[in-house]
Amino acid sequence: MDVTRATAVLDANWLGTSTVPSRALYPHQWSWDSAFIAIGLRHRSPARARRELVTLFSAQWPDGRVPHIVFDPATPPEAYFPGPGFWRAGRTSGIVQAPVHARAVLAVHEAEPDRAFLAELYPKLVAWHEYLRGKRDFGGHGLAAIVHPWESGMDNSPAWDGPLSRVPPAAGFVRRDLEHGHAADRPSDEDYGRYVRLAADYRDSDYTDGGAFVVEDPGFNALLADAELALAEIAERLGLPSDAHREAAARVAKALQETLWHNGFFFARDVRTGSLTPQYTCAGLLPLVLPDLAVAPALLATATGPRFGLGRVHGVPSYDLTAPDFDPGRYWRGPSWFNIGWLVRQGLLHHGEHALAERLRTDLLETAAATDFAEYCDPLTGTGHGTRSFSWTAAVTLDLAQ
Ligand code: 9YW
Repeated sequence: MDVTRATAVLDANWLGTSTVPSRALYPHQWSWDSAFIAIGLRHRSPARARRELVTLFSAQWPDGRVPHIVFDPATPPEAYFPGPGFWRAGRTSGIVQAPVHARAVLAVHEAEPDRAFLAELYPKLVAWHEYLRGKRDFGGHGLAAIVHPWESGMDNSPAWDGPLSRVPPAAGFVRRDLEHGHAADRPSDEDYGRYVRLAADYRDSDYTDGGAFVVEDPGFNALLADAELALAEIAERLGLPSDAHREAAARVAKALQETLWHNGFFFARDVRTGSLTPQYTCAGLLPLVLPDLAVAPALLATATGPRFGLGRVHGVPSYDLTAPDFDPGRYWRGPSWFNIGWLVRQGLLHHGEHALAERLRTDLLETAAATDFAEYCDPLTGTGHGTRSFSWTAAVTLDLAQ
């Protein structure tokens, strides 16, 4: 029943060669959304899941980057801001999102083995990871830095408040997102102005230099290390050498632990000041996806403690429940997101926390269905927030219902 409804959400959001995250709010193809969508879709239509990822990688840049948005030419430009006219990069945006794609490609292949698909995507994934490990190592520690909050996928995370405070907000643009979402559930106008300024500065540097915002995010880098492990498995399925991918994964994981681990948690690092940002956010839990994580017991203790309340709340809160500015309804400043719940559940399984993983799985399925596949939910009450019929919430349902 829930599987039927979840499938209907993905069918309704399918454009013919890719899936929009949400018809009204996000009417184009988004990079990490497509990876989660493919992970769910593979159970209903492996062919569509493959197409989703092939379409995304058809927009890959010559330097290896996979853009965070691929614009749908049939959607009017005024439907989303900042649109193609802002980015001046053809049919894509110029920033990136977290590299969950190798994991998705492998998962899709496992649902229905297809050697041609793997062979087509493998070199593209190699170029993508090389771009991140090479051109994005602004800090020189072996970590990929993000140059915009949107690249983290956690736009208004409290961890960005410090670095963002150096960015003067832009003015003179119209927020299209507020036409489809409640202002109280979305980033503030001031934050939005800063996002626009940063994106314009990066565009004006021809998408090369980091500007005022250059940050090493533990979530992004944990997913990069995990993606290299997935790429090693893809290489093995293709009969190719995989050692280089395993070594790359180990290097990123080591840098993560040496640079971002502090007092039982992973924090983001502001590359411009060299200091860790002090906020406990769900990005700091994502290193749990790595099977070889020496600090996993301490990190699990933080996850199940009062800050995240894992097992006692709905999903995985995006922000510290004990922080004075925790806000259960506002985007990445408190609510639980279903893709993060899915990732943390994978991590719990890797680290032997089977009962907790099962509790999280059941809760994610129930909350997704009860909220009509909401974009995010209040961790304390399970109330849905943001848009509904959200693609990755439906996709996560399809995968967890297996
Ligand atoms: C934006 C599409 C994207 C997600 C992000 C989420 C939000 C807003 O929506 O970003 O305009 O890019 O924060 O994680 O990929 O669903």
